[in-house]
Amino acid sequence: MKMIFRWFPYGDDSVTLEQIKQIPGMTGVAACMPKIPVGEVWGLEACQALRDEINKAGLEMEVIESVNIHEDIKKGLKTRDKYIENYIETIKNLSLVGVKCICYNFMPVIDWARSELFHPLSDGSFGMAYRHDDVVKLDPTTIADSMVSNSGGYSLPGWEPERIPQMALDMEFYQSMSTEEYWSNMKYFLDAIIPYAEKYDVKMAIHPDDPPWPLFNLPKVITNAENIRTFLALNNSKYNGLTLCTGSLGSNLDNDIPAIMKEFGDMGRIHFAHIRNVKHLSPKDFDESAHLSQCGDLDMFEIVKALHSTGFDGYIRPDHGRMIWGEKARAGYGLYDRALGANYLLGLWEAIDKMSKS
Ligand SMILES: [Mn+2]
Repeated sequence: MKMIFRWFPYGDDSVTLEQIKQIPGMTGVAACMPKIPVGEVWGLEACQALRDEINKAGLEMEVIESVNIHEDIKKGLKTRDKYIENYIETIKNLSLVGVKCICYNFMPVIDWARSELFHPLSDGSFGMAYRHDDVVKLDPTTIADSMVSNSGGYSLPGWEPERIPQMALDMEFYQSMSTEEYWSNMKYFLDAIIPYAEKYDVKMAIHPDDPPWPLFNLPKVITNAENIRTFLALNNSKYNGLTLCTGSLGSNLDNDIPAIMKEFGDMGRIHFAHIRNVKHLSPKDFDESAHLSQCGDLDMFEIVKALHSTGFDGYIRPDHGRMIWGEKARAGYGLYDRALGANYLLGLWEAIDKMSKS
């Protein structure tokens, strides 16, 4: 198991590689290239430069989060083949600089959604929050505008301003698409890229939909164990795997996260785990809490134990943290609370690992 930290390059992050290196137990970062438009090839030189910058700080770049999927692929348009070719080229270039795992999602139009990015919590900290009624009463472009304008000046992955004008048109497009058609567009993509993921030894790891329930009548598919089984069966290669995000799946209280960890970990299909906690106010309203079990609704000990029991040798990162100690950072991605989360998870891992051997 390797503990890593999400990091945004090109000065788009308040957290530095040097700070990340000083977090005990940290081996690398999950990096990205936000400047490259979705669908374009990530050039080899740019990949090398980013890898070199990260290596120079004493960290690895074995995970990319994310290489986003062009909307034409999700829509199943004829133009998708060109974007799939580009995606394969990107997988190849990333493999050449040592990348072992690519996280991505297959959510239509809207990436993750929250009603507040800096919601005040009772202990004086601030965290991301989701209130279902607040989200559904807005139209998606209003949500997009409000998320972008409240992001503190940092880019929001998935909510790039250039995507917003197209959003209304895309929303319309999906209203007539069945879930079956959406699954088949996903299969088309997987069957095209997975042979190359195998060839270049890069594990593909899909992130669950966040939140894991339908919004605005858009297809949502990676939401629970049953749908994940369907997804994995679309292409049975081990290279077709998961980023198991406990916070995203755990937003639905019906999801048994330790059982999900165990089932798909035993299949060797979890390549990357995002581990964080959520605190519900009602089944569809929640705050993102500190990582500790006692701070939220998820039992982190049972989750880490389940993952450990599968012989997991992939990557783990703490997921969103709160803003604590007066920190001003990109929403969910400050230094302090995530560093606490990482070391809490490493502590659980060490205890579980040693007890399993004694
Ligand atoms: Mn996540």
